[in-house]
Amino acid sequence: MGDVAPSALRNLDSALRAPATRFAALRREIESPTLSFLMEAHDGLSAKIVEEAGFRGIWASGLTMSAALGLRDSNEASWSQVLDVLEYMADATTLPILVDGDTGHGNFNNVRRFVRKLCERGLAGVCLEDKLFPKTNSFIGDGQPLADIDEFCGRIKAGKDSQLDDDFVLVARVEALVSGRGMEEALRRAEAYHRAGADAILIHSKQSTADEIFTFARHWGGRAPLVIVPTMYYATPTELFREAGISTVIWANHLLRAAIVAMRETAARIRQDESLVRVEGQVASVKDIFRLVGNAELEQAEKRYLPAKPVTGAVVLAASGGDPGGEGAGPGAGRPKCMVDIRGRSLLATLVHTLRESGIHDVTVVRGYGKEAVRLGGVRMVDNDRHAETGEAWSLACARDAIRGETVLAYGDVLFRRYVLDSLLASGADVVLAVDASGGAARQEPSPGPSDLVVADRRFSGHFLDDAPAHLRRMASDIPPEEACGEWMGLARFSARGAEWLREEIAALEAEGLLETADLPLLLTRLAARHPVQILYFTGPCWLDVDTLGDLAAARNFG
Ligand code: SPV
Ligand code: MG
Repeated sequence: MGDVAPSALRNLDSALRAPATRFAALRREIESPTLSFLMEAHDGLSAKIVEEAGFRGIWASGLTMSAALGLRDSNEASWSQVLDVLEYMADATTLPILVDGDTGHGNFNNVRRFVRKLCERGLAGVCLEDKLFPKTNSFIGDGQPLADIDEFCGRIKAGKDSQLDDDFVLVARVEALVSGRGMEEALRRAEAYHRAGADAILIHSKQSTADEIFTFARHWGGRAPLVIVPTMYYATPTELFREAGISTVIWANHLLRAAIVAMRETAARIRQDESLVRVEGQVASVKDIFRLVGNAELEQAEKRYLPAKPVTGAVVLAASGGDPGGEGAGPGAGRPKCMVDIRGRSLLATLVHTLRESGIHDVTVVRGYGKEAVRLGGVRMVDNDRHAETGEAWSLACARDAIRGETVLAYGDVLFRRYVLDSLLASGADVVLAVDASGGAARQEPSPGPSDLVVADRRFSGHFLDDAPAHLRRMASDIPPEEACGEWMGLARFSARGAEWLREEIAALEAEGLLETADLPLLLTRLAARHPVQILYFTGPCWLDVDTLGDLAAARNFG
């Protein structure tokens, strides 16, 4: 070794550490002179947990895969159902998996097909036991019948001849000790199976000490790798397995057994307490589940593959007015109107919550009257310091930088049901207004302030099949009631193009010297003269304009 270059050694080392395939990885574990360990898993999640724990290989246990399906270890699950479970496990990890193939699910012919299908799904090896289909778990009863040696050798040969990868591992499991046939029979069978082409021998025992395993190993003399399952002789120090020259130890069923205890305790506690309080700290977090199943990767993939969603912003006009419920009630008194309390949170917070529920997180609030009191986390505040002598169009102009891309515009003193907003967002129109065709149904008393009344090219018909769009002609507060088609709710949506039109209209008002005094009805009426401004009619108590004490009482019942 002295003349081998260190880099060559490093290459050799990394080649050994990173086998090209899972087949090769399992072969390396089985054939390496050091003791290897395979940890039981029975589904995709437990397979991930085995990998996370640092094991280098998985034992797909027949007992635990069946039990996890609520079935007995008696071939009650068909082989293709087992294959489905195995596929989830293989998909969930990068580890090589040694499959408990029971008896091979029939004769040599079933073994052929089973092995081919395992290889196709990336399962790295199979263990076949020398019993008869349908099998019974080795720890049930005594003296279970064994397969004829020659017939079983035929199954082994058929399996090896059917493997699709040269490194696929076939382990032949000798049940002679378990079924009381003695050491000689065990050795005779092991030898025959080895000659038939088995890559390793699993010598099984149900004694509580490893004595017969060590005797077998001594006589076997390392003619092929030995695999053991110390479920019953669990107290044997692992070091003794090393000394005996065992190749691989299978920890056969302990994750399912651990899960059973944990699930039982948790179920009993929740049943008893009728509460989750005592279990919350004891169970894996939901976040942990997300992490285990790789949600982070999905998020990355969404960024790569989904079309980027344009961000919808909102501008909330909250510059004018005072708390209708404040001292000396009436607009101009007390707190800014948008900060009145609605069931423990401000009107503005309630409005922004509705926006966020509909996916709008980029919110700009224009404040003015009592601006120090207008506070809300996660929104951008813009000030109209001339609120006393300017109108709504001026306030909107203060936020004109925020009118980019799809934009929702809302008065800061309205509440509306989410479906109203969602309907506007779903509309294909460039500009669309929410209009109450029933005349402010949620209002408790006539509004003291002006209503934004709407004249459209079509009235609300109420007819189920009538879905032709209506368009704004005019909006003002002095429209005669018989002429008005409804009241604007103070909620509008602009597409990216509509937002551009809105900015142009603001600029036009500014150029004409009208921006200081214009209100939104004027702005929207002018917009409608140049571009289609669609109207969506709503009826029923789906919104509220908080102008009066009566409105405030209604707002507290809203929702
Ligand atoms: C299994 O885990 O399904 C086994 C090992 O076959 S044993 O239960 O010990 O038979
Ligand atoms: Mg089994």
